[in-house]
Amino acid sequence: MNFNHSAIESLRERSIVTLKKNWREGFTVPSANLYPFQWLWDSGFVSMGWSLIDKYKARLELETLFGAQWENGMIPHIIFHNDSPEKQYFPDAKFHGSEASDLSPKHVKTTGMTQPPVLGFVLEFLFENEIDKQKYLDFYRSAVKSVFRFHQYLYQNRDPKNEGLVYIRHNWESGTDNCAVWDSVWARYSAPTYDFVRKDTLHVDQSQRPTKKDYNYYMNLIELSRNCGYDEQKMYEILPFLIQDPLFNSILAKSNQCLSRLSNALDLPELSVQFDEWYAKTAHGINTKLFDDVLGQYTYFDLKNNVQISEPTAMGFAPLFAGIASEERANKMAELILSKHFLGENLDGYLCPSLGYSSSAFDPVRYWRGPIWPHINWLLAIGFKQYGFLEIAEKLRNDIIELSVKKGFYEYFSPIKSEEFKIGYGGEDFSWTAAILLLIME
Ligand code: 2M8
Repeated sequence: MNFNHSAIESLRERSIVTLKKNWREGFTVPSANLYPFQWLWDSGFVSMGWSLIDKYKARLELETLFGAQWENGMIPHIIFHNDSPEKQYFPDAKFHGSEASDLSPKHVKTTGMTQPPVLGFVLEFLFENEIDKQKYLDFYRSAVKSVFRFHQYLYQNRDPKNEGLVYIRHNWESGTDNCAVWDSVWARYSAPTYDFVRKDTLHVDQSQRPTKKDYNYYMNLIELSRNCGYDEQKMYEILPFLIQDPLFNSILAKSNQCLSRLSNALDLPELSVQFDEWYAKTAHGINTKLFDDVLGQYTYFDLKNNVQISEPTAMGFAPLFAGIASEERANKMAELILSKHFLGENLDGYLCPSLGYSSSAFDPVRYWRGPIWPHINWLLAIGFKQYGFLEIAEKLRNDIIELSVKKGFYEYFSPIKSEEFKIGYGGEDFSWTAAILLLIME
């Protein structure tokens, strides 16, 4: 599909309208009805989008996020800025019960978990796009220090074997909620059946969301964590879900690398040294522990059960984004993404399905089990481009533009090109879809 100047212009306009519509007082909701609060990694991507059209809002978005940082340095995954939309979303602030920990903020409720640490590369992007850098040095110095505390929290509390790989302790921390990789974790135990009313399925058809059974596991992990008072050591000892995730760790590595450069630019050399050390350590951990030679990409490690879990996923390409894969591994991954595992039997699909077609759990419309996600395409495009795979990068970028033009600003899209899947899926007028379009049309 060719995109002429006026098509690109109208897409840009629509992106701006979408971001403005989803702006609240000091932050952006991912989607007005489905997700009415502030989410960590959504805010990161959205802030980069804002920085191209309204730099004040870009900074404020992050400032609001830092305002909810826990005393131990953790930046929480959801910040429940107000009570009323709780009727729209479950599990609500009460169920998460952040007040169970003395370390949580007193002025606002949050969840007791985090999300992929995107803020490092986000801050560097914002800083590079500032017109008057001198004017905002204080903001950036303070922001870098906040993210430094966040990464320090991750390395001190989530890397028990000192491998440079931090673990996630809830599937929502991955950002890829119902990823098929967790199925093997759930298969090892049964979660209690909770009596609750889901709100997500009021807004989006059940067939595009995680199952009710899955939700019991999600709730159970929250309940167990809350009962530990969100004490990291206690959670480490009892939680059945401790995963070293290639996307989370690659994002952490990339952020460290960006923050090292940014700290130097801000005259904070001692922080830069630490960010460099963390980058090297995590790159080493990812390369020594997470690559699966048979699959031809990076994969997951279940720390609780001491076993590697291999599924073909979009997330398994993420180490390219952080520049930590060797040329040889990058070649293998380029071969894999262009194979029937990711393009489908006729090699004619859109890239990049969150789960490969060859997985038995593949489902083109069910959330993180097959659909394409705009922000994942954005980071994979950067990754493949860095290694010289320009055509793959172009396709990742163009497919998102084509899907948004044809189907709208949806949360996710089916990778299969056919009449059967002619609509977009999940939430509509989605903030990071708008932000990513602004970034890739730059
Ligand atoms: C989705 O996750 C939330 C829970 O965090 C949900 O389904 O209720 C995920 O796609 C996550 O990555 C994203 O940050 C969030 C808001 O867009 O929605």
